Amino acid sequence: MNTLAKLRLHDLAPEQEDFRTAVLEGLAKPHKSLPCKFFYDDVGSALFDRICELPEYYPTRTEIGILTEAASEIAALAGRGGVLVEYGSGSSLKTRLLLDALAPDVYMPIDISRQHMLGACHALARDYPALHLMAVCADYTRPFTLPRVARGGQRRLAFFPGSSIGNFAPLEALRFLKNVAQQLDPGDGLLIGVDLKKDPAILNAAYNDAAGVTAAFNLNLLARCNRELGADFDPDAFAHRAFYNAAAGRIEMHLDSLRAQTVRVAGQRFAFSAGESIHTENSYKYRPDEFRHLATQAGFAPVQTWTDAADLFGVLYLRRL
Ligand code: AVI
Repeated sequence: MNTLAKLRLHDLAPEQEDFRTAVLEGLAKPHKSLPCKFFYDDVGSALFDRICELPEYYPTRTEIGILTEAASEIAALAGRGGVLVEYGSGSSLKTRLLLDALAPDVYMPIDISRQHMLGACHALARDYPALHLMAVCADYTRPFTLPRVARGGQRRLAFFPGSSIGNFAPLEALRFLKNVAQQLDPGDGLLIGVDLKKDPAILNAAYNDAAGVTAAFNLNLLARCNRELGADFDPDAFAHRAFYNAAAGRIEMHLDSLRAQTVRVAGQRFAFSAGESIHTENSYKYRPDEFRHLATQAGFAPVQTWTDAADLFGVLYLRRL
């Protein structure tokens, strides 16, 4: 049987934020900044995959360890069968861990990148021949309605791994969680990975790896401007800087200009003083009780929190009220 017959696409044709517009706006601000979502072109996505394997970058392997240990408890809470909804493309090992534990009738990934998501779905369709796949092309940072599926009843478990929630500012995180709550029905679950507050030395090491992969990931944003916008950034004239800002509870990533310089981007000139930075990413860290409070404000009841032995990372099961 052709397993791909079980794959359907629900295309909401999301508007893609234009890279050029975002770069020109971000560099014109008094404190220059660029949105972190633009890290993930092909080069940046490959660098991010390497980050996840780094000895200093504990989140990925720690979350996989928690999910592996908690899989049967998660299945007991969510129930087997039903619909597994993932915010993101589902190309990771974590998705397969849940597919194995929950044996859902339907897997519903949501991603703004149609091609990337369909590639991941084709691989899953081959490996899980009984699974029905409903790929939703949408911008999950904005409100939208999840399609109803005939199979699997309406019971759903939403999954948002990787502490991607940490790349939203707290108010945006609240807005995102409220959107998810609206998309679910009372009694449905949300399983979410959250990077925890900890010794800043561990956090600083995770974003300043010895092999320089995170630096290359950050600097790729300038190379991307050169490739796609005809900019003339000299990547050697900027340096990666990442540090834990304890007052804000977040890692900040910046690209620091190493000298006074002027850069041309899409025909416009931007002046940098020596030491001036472009703020490229925030990665918020939470205490488990802080995150449970946020989830409660969004309309969820915290049911279970799993952490690793060193309390580096948390996975929370929340029930939509
Ligand atoms: C995708 N996101 C959760 C990562 C993080 O840790 O905030 C992105 C990242 N930036 C640098 N290293 C990893």
